[in-house]
Order: sequence, then structure tokens, then C-alpha cells
Amino acid sequence: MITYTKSLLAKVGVMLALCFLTPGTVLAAASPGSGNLKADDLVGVSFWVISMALVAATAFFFVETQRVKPKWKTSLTVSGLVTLVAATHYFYMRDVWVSTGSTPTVFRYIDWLITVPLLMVEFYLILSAVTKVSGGVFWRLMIGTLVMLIFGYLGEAGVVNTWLAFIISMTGWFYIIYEIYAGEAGKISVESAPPAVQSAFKLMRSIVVFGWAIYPIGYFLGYLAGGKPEDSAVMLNVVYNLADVVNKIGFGVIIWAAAVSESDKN
Ligand SMILES: *C/C=C(C)/C=C/C=C(C)/C=C/C1=C(C)CCCC1(C)C
Repeated sequence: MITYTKSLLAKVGVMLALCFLTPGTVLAAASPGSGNLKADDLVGVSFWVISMALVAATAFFFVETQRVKPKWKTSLTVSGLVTLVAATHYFYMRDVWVSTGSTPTVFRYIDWLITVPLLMVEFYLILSAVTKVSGGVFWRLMIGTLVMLIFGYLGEAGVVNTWLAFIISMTGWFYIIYEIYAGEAGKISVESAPPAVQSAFKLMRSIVVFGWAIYPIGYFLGYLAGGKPEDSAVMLNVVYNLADVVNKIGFGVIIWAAAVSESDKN
């Protein structure tokens, strides 16, 4: 446990060092003229730093699949896919931001539509690595996710009334929360998962409650609190970008820690 915690710290350290080294490169690369990232462009720099952190995390999760027992490999691969897909969207969103000063929400939704179901699958995968889990758990998490994202998008696109879409989308999110706390997934974790997996499961579901709350708050501030999304673009992008570090990289690191701890034990 001690050596494993030490190696965890060492790795997180390397990942953080990578994140902090990147802004130096960013500033050196910044030059006047349209289309280039400016040193004082907080949102642009945050897009850059986070895309690099996502790239580093992707490499890390993929390489680490070699280190864990076979039944844990899929979980780590999925973590790497989440950060890979997000990194690619971040490169693109950064370019759009730098050249236009805005990032249409549709790019985030495309990213979410791929990454959020993958994050949800992780709950199913980590339980399946340690015990038998019914397919119902998988489908309920998937349906909650799709309702949440599709209605969020229909609201933002103006197809469905923004309040109605918000309420339906929130219901999808609450349904997921119910499943991982009080539903079958929550019960399986408490009854049949070993301690390392249980604690990972608990951390992951706190992320779904607290880390994910950022996005509906953003929707609320942007559409329902009287403001216009364009007015809060800077603040919202920085907040979404930071939230993604916790919700995508942090989430993966938690799974990695459980996988390593379960693989090292005999
Ligand atoms: C990596 C990206 C993640 C984890 C994105 C998560 C997005 C959400 C949890 C979005 C939720 C929403 C609501 C619960 C209501 C309003 C509309 C949404 C889609 C912003």
C-alpha cells in the first residue's frame, strides 16, 4: 500500500510537471497576429494546458494497461479513450477560440456524447472486474446519460423550451445518481466489492455529484438566470476546462489506482 501510494504520487507529480511546463511553451509560441495564441488569453491558455494534460493522461493510461491484471485492462483502456477523445476536441476548440473568441457549445456536446457514456461504463466495468453484474446496471446508466445529454442539447439549441429541457436533463442526471448510490450498482459495490474498489467507486460517484454539477450550473447561469451565454463565455470556458481535469483525468486516475492496488495483491 505504501509503495503503491508513493508510486501514485510520483506519477501524479510527473503529470503535473508536464502541465506546468507547457505554459512556458505556450508563451514562447505566442506572437502577435490573428490566429495565434496570446499570452494574456486566459481561456486560450487553459485550452492549451488542458489539452496537453489530456494527452499525457492518455499515454499514461494506455501504457499502464501493461501493468495491471487482464480483467482491469479494459477499465484503463476506456479511461485512455476518454482523455484521447477529449484531447482531440480540446485541440479543435482551442483553435476555434483563438480565431473567433467563442467556442460554440455544440463542440462540448459532441465530446460529452462520446466521453460521458464511456465514463458511465466505467462504473459497470470496475464492478464487473470483481464480481458478477447484471446488464441492467449498464443500460440504466446509459439511458440516464443519454436523456441528460440529449435534452441538454435540445435546450441549448432552442428546439425544446430551455426550462423544460433543463428539468428533463436534470432528471436523467438524478437517475444516474440514484443508480450509483441506492440502486443495484450502489448495492453491488457495498456488498461484493473489495475495499480498494469500494473506495474508488465512492470517489467516482462523488465526482458524478459534485464535479458534474458544474455543467448544469453553467447551463443555468447561461440560459435561465437571465444572462446570455456569450456574456459568460470566458468564465464558463475556464470553469468547464478545469472541471474536465477532475471529471476526466481525475476520474481515470482513481480507476487506475484501484486497478493497480487490486493487481498487486495476491
Ligand atoms: C467530461 C465531461 C463530462 C463529465 C460532462 C458532463 C456533463 C453533464 C453532467 C451535463 C449535465 C446537464 C444537466 C444535468 C442539465 C443541463 C444540461 C446539461 C447537459 C449541462
